[in-house]
Amino acid sequence: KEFVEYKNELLHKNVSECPEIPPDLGPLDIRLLYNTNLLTILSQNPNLRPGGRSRPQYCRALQKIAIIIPFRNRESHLRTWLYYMHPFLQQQQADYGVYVVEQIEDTMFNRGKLMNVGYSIASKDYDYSCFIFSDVDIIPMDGRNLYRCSKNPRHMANSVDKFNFKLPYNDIFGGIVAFTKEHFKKLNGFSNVFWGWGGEDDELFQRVVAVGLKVDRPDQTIARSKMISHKRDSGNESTGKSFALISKAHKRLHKDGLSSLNYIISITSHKLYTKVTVDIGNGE
Ligand code: BGN
Repeated sequence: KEFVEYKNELLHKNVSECPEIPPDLGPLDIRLLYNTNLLTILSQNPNLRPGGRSRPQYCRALQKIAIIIPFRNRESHLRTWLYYMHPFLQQQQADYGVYVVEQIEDTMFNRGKLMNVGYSIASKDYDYSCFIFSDVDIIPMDGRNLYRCSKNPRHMANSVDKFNFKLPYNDIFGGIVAFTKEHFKKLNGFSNVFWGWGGEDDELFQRVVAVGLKVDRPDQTIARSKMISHKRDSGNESTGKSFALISKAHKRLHKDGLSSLNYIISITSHKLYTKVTVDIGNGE
């Protein structure tokens, strides 16, 4: 078996590069009420490899993409995400893996820290060059919205139905962002100190600016996306501390982030994704 895998790897190195723009992409019919189960999704994605991995068969992808999803108590959203996104990513000829990072119960949610954990676990798994940090409840409505990294850090949730397909404010950097490995390391990842709802993404934007990078955004027509509507999760209330934290973002840049990450995890390889279950503490 190992020999077969080794041979496949060698053969794959010799196939030609995939085109920059994959063929046959266009608008998609996304209906979020769709209720599906994992077996159906599996049967519709026969070519997935364990851990929710895939890569194009007949060409070599230009980027290796890890999708990191922070998660708690959103099973039905995750099913919807997997149902739409596996076919979407394969149609885009992506070489990718899906990492669902679940925070265990009883502590305030910490989206930024979960993203950092996802980054660090995915980096150990495969030679990913691009990291897409995505909420579980946003589904793109057009196949031409390429889930890829670009020259600059990229804010990809710039056209969400919840905000009438507009930016609610200019510097918004929430929902979905894409970073090359080099850029994410340069800004030391997300801050780990945002517990509860709001602000960790605004702080990330400040980090991008502080290290001298610019933000790209996709075309707003092509980037149209649907957000699954839901009530605010319990354990993810706003603490009211975000504003004060963000105003000192530059002071913490080098000491708070990937460089100060501590956690206890277990990793399980599911067929549709890699599940990272993590105890990240409670901020005390
Ligand atoms: C903002 C939140 C963002 C969130 C967007 C969109 C804060 C910081 C307050 C100082 N920012 O208000 O985190 O992505 O709304 O929902 O809460």
